[in-house]
Amino acid sequence: MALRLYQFAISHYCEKIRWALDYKELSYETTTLLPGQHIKTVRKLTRGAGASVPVLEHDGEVIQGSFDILDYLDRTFPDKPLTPADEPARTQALEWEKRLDAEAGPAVRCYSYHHFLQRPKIVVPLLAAGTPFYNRILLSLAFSRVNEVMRKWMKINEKTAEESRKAMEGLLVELAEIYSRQPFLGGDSFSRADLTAAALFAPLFQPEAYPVPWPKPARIPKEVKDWLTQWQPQLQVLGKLYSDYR
Ligand SMILES: N[C@@H](CCC(=O)N[C@@H](CS)C(=O)NCC(=O)O)C(=O)O
Repeated sequence: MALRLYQFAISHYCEKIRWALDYKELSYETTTLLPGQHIKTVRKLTRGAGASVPVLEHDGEVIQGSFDILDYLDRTFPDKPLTPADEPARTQALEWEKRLDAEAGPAVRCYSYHHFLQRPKIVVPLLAAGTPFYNRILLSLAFSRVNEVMRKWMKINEKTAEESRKAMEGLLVELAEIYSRQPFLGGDSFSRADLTAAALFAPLFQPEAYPVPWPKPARIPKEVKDWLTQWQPQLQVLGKLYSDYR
């Protein structure tokens, strides 16, 4: 049976899996869901285990969560491995990935949504990307409720956005310092740790391969644009990994 990825186009955790599948040159199909409407589909797939994407379906197996999906892909399709075989590189890569999943993913998401939810014309096309065109209209009409639910659901507010900004800055300094000394986070080849760092920060350097309509620079809120300009050197390090290995 074909590989099928259940995803949101905008989700940077889903970008980890799109990248891994492409990196391994596996052919796959996607089912792109609309945030909110995804819950029913995903709960049915995972038999109530949880509603988050990414979820991968393959040969009767259903795997949820980007870390477990990467494990599954390396186990099932060992060519072009993303998990280092030897220690200490293996532990280093897995620990980095877990930390980035827990810290970078939520921080990038909270900071970005806090600012972009104030701009429905930017955020609606990002949320509805890859789904039928009428979902844009649906989300636009229901936008005040969407804004309210997303903020509540992901605890997004002024205070958490500031905490997220600081968390991103700490990680960007640390990552740029490590990449100035060595090419990869674990061992001497590209691994799932590097993929995770670049995929989870990708919404901040907005690569073309990422399947959403990024806002034109002129439409990005000034506060975010100034922050991106200030952190450009550190983001560029991750942008280079993305363009070299994606
Ligand atoms: N740790 C999970 C995080 C996944 C996650 O947070 N997914 C978000 C999209 S970025 C989601 O599906 N949110 C909707 C929900 O949880 O119902 C992973 O690595 O897959």
